This record gives sequence, C-alpha cells and structure tokens, in this order.
Amino acid sequence: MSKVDNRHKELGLSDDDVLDIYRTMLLARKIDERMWLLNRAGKIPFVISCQGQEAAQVGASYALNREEDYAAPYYRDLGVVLAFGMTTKELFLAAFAKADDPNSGGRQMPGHFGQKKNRILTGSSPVTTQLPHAVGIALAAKMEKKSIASFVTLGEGSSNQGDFHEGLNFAGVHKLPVITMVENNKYAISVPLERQVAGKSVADRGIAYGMPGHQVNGNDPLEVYKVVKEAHERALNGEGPTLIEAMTERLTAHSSDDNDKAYRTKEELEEMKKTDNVLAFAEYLKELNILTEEKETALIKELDDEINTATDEAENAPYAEAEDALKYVYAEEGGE
Ligand SMILES: Cc1ncc(C[n+]2csc(CCOP(=O)(O)OP(=O)(O)O)c2C)c(N)n1
Ligand SMILES: [Mg+2]
Repeated sequence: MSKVDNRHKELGLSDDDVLDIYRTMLLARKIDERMWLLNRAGKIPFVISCQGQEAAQVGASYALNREEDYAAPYYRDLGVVLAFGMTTKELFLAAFAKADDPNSGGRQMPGHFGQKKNRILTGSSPVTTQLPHAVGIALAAKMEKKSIASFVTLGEGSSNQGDFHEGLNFAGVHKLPVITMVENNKYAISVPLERQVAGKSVADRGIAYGMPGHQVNGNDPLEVYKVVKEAHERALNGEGPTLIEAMTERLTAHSSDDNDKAYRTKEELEEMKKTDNVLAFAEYLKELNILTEEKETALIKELDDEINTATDEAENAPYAEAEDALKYVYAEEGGE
C-alpha cells in the first residue's frame, strides 16, 4: 500500500469511517480464525475462509447503501455479510448448525448465506447461480422504479460458468443496476488462474456485455471502495451495470477439507502471506495515527470478547427439532 496521506479523505471517508472499515475486516478475520480452531477441535464440521479477501469484501460493502441495496454474496463473503448486518453470534450459530442460524436454521453448510431482514439473498451450492438472481433483483428494482443497486460476488473460477455470461448479458442489454465483483484469488480449489482464464483478465469481459470492466487491487479497501462507489452512482443514475475484478489472495487452503500444500509451494505461500490485506490496512491507519496503540489494544479486546461470547452462546444453543426438517420444503397450511 502506498504511503499517501489521507487517501480516504479524498474519497469522502472520515477517520471514523476507515476505523469502522478496519474493525469489520479484523472481525471477519478473527471469526474465520476461530472457526478453524473449532474445526480442528472437532466441534464444527466445515470452514470456508474469507482470509485474504476482507479488504475487497468490506471496501465494496461500505461503498453501497447497506440500508437498502441487496447483496448476493458467495461463500467466502464473511466481510460482506458482517457489513450488511449479520452478527457474530449468527455466524457461529450457522457454523454449529443450530436452530437459530438465520441462514438456514442449521440446514445448509456454513457459507451459504441468506438473511431476509438484511437483504442478503439465499445462495445455492452450484457456483454463480447467485448472479442471475442478483440480476433479477436489479430488474425488479428498475421495473418498480426503486433507487437501489444489487451487488453480487463470485470467484474468478466461477466466472467461467454459464450463469455468469447469461446474467451479465441480460444485465447489459437491459441496463440494470447490478454491480458484479469477481474476487480473483487466482485459484479455483487447486486449479491456478492460467488454467482457468485464457484472456488477459476477467474484467476485460465487461466490454462484451456492454458494461465497463475494472481490475482493481483487492488488497486495498480504499481502491475497491472507489470503483464500487462509481459503479453505484452509475447504477442509480440509470447508466447500467459494472463488472469489477478485485485481485486478492486466498491465504488459506480452499476449505477445511483441502490441503493446499499439495499444489502450492512453501515459497509461494510465504510470499503471499506478505501481502496480508488486514495488516496492510492497519499499517496505513497507523501511519496516519488513526489507529493508535491504545485503540488497537482496545479493539482487539472488544472483538475477542465478542467472539468468545458468541462461540459459547452458539455452542450451547439448541439444535433444530427433528420435526422441523421438512419445514420450508412444502407449503404449509396457514404458513407464509
Ligand atoms: C457448478 C459448480 N461446479 C463445481 C462446484 C465445486 N466447487 C465449489 S467451489 C469451487 C471453486 C471455485 O473457485 P473460484 O470461483 O475461483 O472461487 P474461490 O473458491 O477461489 O473463492 C468449485 C469448483 C460447484 N460448487 N458448483
Ligand atoms: Mg478463486
């Protein structure tokens, strides 16, 4: 990250705003780290990480209207759902598959986010299916003349799936207020970027669908904020969709069931750790004396306390009743 003074001020962000962005990034990181410990202790079945992608997720979310816009996140988007209002406790309820998990009442794997009250669309397991859904939300917004945007994310490997092309083409033809952010972490499980995409970039595909495509440094929340903010303005001005490719790193294995040392060298992993976006943003805030030692210590304690309490409460929370298994599968008499 370059040592430029107050880049956030130029973007219209206050010192409190950037501290809040940092808080959400660090919270996402710490929740994720706790989940790995719980998984390795045999307490939760599965983890799929946000680590390395927090800057893109949180920087983008803060550029949106988190009171009115819709988000269709993918499984790594802990930073997006936290920014849209899902709580730490709710995320642990999902990890422990408890009845009060807001995403699915403990039915889905962790990472399958969905929370109506925060306008987070329910995701499905086949990758990229969320994109046409987000385009549908944008179509509805246009038809109902609502001044909102629909935000959708996916991995770069998933951008080769048919839904990506069909969804973006439709969004381009109808000039819909949808912002698509591809979080390019350069791997699709074990498949490296050069075996996934033949062209120069995913962003380049935007032109084919009649929309601008921007590649951006996804390790810097402010750079991501800037492009998403511009995309948001375009969307609300009726100028149509935007494609953004945020270049990130996947700091962990694909999931808790994967061993990335089987396909990434020790040197590659060590080089990558040097680019840690959470540490880099802390550095920026420290250089400007916005994150003082005192504030950092207090923040770490606050987040650790929040995560400890949420872990305990979620672990002790009840599982769903067996009779509830068929709920929401068939319409119920008098049901919603
Ligand atoms: C249609 C479909 N094909 C395959 C899978 C299995 N799968 C789950 S995640 C994944 C890799 C996706 O890579 P990418 O889009 O780059 O996202 P990343 O995990 O790197 O963030 C695959 C192949 C799936 N869920 N859906
Ligand atoms: Mg990837």
